[in-house]
Amino acid sequence: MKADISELPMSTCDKPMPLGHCLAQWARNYGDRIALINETGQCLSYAQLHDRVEHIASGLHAAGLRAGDHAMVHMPNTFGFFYSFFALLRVGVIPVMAMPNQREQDIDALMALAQPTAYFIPDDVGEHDYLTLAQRMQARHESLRLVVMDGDVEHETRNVQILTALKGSACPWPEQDGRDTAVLLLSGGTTGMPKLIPRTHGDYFYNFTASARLCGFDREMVFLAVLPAAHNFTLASPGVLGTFQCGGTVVTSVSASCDEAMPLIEKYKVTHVALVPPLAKLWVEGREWEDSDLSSLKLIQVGGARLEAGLARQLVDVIGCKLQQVFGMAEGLLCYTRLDDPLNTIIQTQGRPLSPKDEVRIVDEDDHDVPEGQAGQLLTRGPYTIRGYFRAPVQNASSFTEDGFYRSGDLVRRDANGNLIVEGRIKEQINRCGEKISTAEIEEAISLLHGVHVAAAVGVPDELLGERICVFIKPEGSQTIDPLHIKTALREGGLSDYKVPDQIETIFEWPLTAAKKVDKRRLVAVALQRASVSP
Ligand code: J2J
Repeated sequence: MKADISELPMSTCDKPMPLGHCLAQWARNYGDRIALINETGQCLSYAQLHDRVEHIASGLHAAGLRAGDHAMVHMPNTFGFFYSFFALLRVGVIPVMAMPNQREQDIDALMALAQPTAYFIPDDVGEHDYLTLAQRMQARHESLRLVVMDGDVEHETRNVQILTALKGSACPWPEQDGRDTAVLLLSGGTTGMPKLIPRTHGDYFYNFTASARLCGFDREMVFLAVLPAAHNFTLASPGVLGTFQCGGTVVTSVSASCDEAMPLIEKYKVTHVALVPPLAKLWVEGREWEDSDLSSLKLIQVGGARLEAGLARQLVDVIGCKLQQVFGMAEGLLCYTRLDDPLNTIIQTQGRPLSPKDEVRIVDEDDHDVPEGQAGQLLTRGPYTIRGYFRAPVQNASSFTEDGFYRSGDLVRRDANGNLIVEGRIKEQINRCGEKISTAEIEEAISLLHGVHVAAAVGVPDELLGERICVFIKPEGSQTIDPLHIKTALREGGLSDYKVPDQIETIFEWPLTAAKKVDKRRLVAVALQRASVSP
């Protein structure tokens, strides 16, 4: 079932269009204005970006990609990311947005689900060899006919095409309507299986356009993309797409480190940036960049994980620009504090829904609405919220109510002004630096390792990460588990680095709840206690 996007409150200059048409429209509207700047100072105007993308789209069409195909984009924040993303949309191919820090296990599982025709990779980044991974994926996934690399022509082989060298005659315009899937986003895991979120042209266009209006984006703005552009927050809330819609400039940074970000802010007079709380914390606590001139900043958005009120206040005091909290989910619903909200609302709450048509229910364990002001699970339905995951009937039965509300798994309450406050979550997930990790997935990966009898993963409050991954392992014998050995084995097995546990503890006896289940709350307490006494 598709979400209803008709009659959304849009201004006349934001007439909805399929995403593959947006870039041409922006090039018409904003021509020579700068669309993109990368960290080495290279610039692209809207017209230049559009030109390159048309070339690449023709090349992809000539290489056999067709509207409706899937293609996985696995790229950091480079020009290549934007070329690939827009060229795919232009052909009508559906991009599957992998995160740059995902590794073999994740990519393999996503490919099995999405069956992409093409895989877009960067040249070597850091220590990771994407080409070898791509070759392994080609050997395993029959659907994968084309690997496109954003790199030097010398890497070109029969199986690997180079992004900027793609050529072809003009690419036909695909036939699409607002209800067709435009992009497949990654869902934060709650099970051992990956899930993909089908966002439509209509709902996604609304997502970034209405968000851009709400957040006061305009053509003078400069948005710094430090978090991965493949993530819904950076991509479309309002993010880079919202910036382009208004004719602003996006500065891209492959790394999120302050050493890179601060000089970029100063040099390009960045006005807007989106951060997760652990990164925001580094921004306010870092003394080394006290000398950087951040006076161009007008708005810092923070979302993806709980922002402590103390840190929120510090951000306002230290950076001295406006703050906005964003409570969003790739499944749809976006809540924002408003720019003109009282400071207390901005500091204490996670804002209210973007659309007047967003429906929010706060319910108890039996799906009954809780009394106003009390905490319960957030259920939501609305014009840009999905009604089901991609090819996941079993998961959909538990993630959505019969009348189409998405069960967010978040525990929230609503204040008298309709602002939501996120109190916690009931889903079995760890939020590490804003990245969502399923405890079931970690437990499964570890239980397959030699010497492990059973494992239980919990998220433990952490100064630096927000939450760290702690795994308790009951060994098969009486030997204590060697954490280093476990970490190495997980990495060698292709587990993405950010999912490798930060803390590993041996346990011989599980604390149990009254219902005789492993008591994860007590495990969190044990994890904190053991960390505090360990050298
Ligand atoms: C507490 N928890 C939050 C917040 C998200 C904008 C911003 C964030 C995301 C995102 C996004 C939170 N306080 N401010 O897609 O467009 C947790 C909740 C939520 C889950 C969704 C966007 N903001 N969360 O984080 O799909 O648990 O989207 O259900 O990655 O992150 O994760 P994700």
